[in-house]
Amino acid sequence: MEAILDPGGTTIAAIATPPGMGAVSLLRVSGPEAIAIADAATGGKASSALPRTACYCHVKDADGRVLDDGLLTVFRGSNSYTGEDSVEFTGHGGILVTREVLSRFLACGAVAAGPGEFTQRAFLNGKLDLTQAEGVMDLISAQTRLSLRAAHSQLEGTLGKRTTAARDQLLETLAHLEAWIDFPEEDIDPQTGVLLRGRVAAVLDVVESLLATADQGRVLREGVRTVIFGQPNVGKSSLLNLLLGFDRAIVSNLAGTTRDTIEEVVNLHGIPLRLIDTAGVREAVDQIEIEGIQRTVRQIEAADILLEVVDASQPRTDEFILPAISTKRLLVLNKSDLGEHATWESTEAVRLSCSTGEGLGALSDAIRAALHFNEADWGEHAVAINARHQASLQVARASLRAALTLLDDGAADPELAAIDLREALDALGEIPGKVDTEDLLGVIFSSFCIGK
Ligand SMILES: Nc1nc2c(ncn2[C@@H]2O[C@H](COP(=O)(O)OP(=O)(O)OP(=O)(O)O)[C@@H](O)[C@H]2O)c(=O)[nH]1
Ligand SMILES: [Mg+2]
Repeated sequence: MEAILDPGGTTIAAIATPPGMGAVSLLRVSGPEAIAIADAATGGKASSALPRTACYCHVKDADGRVLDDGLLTVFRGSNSYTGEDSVEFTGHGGILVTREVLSRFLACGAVAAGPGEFTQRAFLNGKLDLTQAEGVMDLISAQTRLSLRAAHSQLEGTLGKRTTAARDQLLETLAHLEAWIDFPEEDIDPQTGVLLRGRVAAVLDVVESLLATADQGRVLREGVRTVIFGQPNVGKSSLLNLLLGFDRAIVSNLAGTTRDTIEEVVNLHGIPLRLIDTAGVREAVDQIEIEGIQRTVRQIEAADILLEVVDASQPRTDEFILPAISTKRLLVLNKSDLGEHATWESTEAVRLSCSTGEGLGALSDAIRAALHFNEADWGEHAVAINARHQASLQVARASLRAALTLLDDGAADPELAAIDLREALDALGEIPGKVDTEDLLGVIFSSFCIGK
């Protein structure tokens, strides 16, 4: 559903808790009529309630029959999540009762909220910047402790503050440059050019350092694409099951058991790993296996890290399956419980037995080391940019580099450098949402849940 871009007009309502049965459910209402609508549904309880203090009430239908009882909390004006009058009702968490309560609020004048509409209103009312709004979504979907910490940092505004500071610095620089262009005779200080250049370079440094976090940001949100591949029957599916801690994939002593790719996320000491078990690569015997092997090849191409599994009890063949590729690759000598064939003796690899679990700790250390993923790097104020931030930062970087080249060229028209700086300014402004970003808002908030 398209989220509404005009806050203030309507009063929206939604159930903020997940659908299903639970101890409680939360109904959220926000907008100019929130208190009046809650009054109509609760027999006047909302307007007499102390702000931000829960009070007991009944929600009644049009004939005065009780639909549910629970706690009502009123937030007035800017003292709310959305920055406008809001009411929350915490009632019983049954599927039908929750639906009836929502219907009652809708009948009293509220309209059903679209995905992310509460957070969108918070943004439009200046309670959050765009990076913080995205942080809300990251926090809800975080699957590991590190993802959660990065989301918290974003929600606190770390990224928004850093980009806003860089943008402010650029704005000041642009103002100087424009003054210099307009009144060249007033300020002929040869230092001016050097000073401006230094400031632009400093902003470029900030942009570069934020861009350097892009990979970590993607990994924290989506997981490290970890593709398990190798010849048939070497224990790939056994490795998936071992890392997952339960029997997800079928394991058998028949070669060619796994036909399709199987994807599951595991938490490896805070790092989300998106594990992908694949069909063993060999001369395929039938059409389904050919398709399975083609899928394996596609997964290998998109991998962040490859776990190449071999059977340690069999002689080493020097024809490893893959040609040299740049993706990080770890060799796993599985079935080490069966004894290692002498030909593997000097091979650098992780020795593992999926049957006994021996070597799992070493494999987990090797994966962490290969990813250069050190928890200590993730301080309290870590920044993990997303694809949207990355795209804006790339535009800013290109414009800042172009401006620097022009500033270095004594013969170039400084007006051209000013155009580049303005472009960089807009690109940086898009990150916290400081420029007109209407199209963007629809895209960002439509990925939220209803009620958030
Ligand atoms: N002794 C021993 N057997 C293992 C070990 N790991 C897997 N196996 C056995 O090896 C056989 C093949 O295991 P799978 O996990 O199905 O192998 P796979 O690589 O997924 O095979 P395909 O899906 O056919 O490509 C099964 O009989 C497993 O029980 C191990 O560490 N030690
Ligand atoms: Mg398998």
